[in-house]
Amino acid sequence: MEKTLLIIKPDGVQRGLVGRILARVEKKGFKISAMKLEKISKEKAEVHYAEHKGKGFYLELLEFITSSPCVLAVIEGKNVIEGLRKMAGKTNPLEADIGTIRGDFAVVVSQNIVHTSDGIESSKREIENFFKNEEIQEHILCTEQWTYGR
Ligand code: IDP
Ligand code: MG
Repeated sequence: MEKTLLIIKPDGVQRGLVGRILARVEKKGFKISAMKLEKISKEKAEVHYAEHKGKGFYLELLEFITSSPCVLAVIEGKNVIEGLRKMAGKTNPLEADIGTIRGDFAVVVSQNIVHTSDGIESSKREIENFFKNEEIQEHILCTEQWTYGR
């Protein structure tokens, strides 16, 4: 099934929001297939945010994402890439709907709590940057037939 990379950024961890964010993911019916707490290295951050190199906020973004541990998770589910992007809300918390993670928990764009992959290609690349294959569990939840039907 489709997989995406969820990062609970340093602000989400420091503000004690890990449990509430993961609860939303689980309540939706998505599956946690891998998860760890990691202080992201500068090298991995550069790979992860390569598309933003040269932009005005790039150096601030690298400094922020490497400043303190993040929760990294592979989340699996039907249409999970689009589904989790919707749950995260728009990049700028001011524009994110109330009810989304950023709309409910964040105020400014530089501290917007979560990252989620934006497409199939980026999700593969981002997951590979942070997880070895053997760290990702192929498992079936006993609730899946009730989430997806038979
Ligand atoms: P996304 O996280 O919603 O995919 P991107 O455009 O890929 O948004 O930007 C990556 C991250 O860079 C954002 O989540 C946000 O934390 C940060 N960012 C984006 N635009 C700005 C900005 O204008 N100022 C400061 N930080 C920004
Ligand atoms: Mg992005």
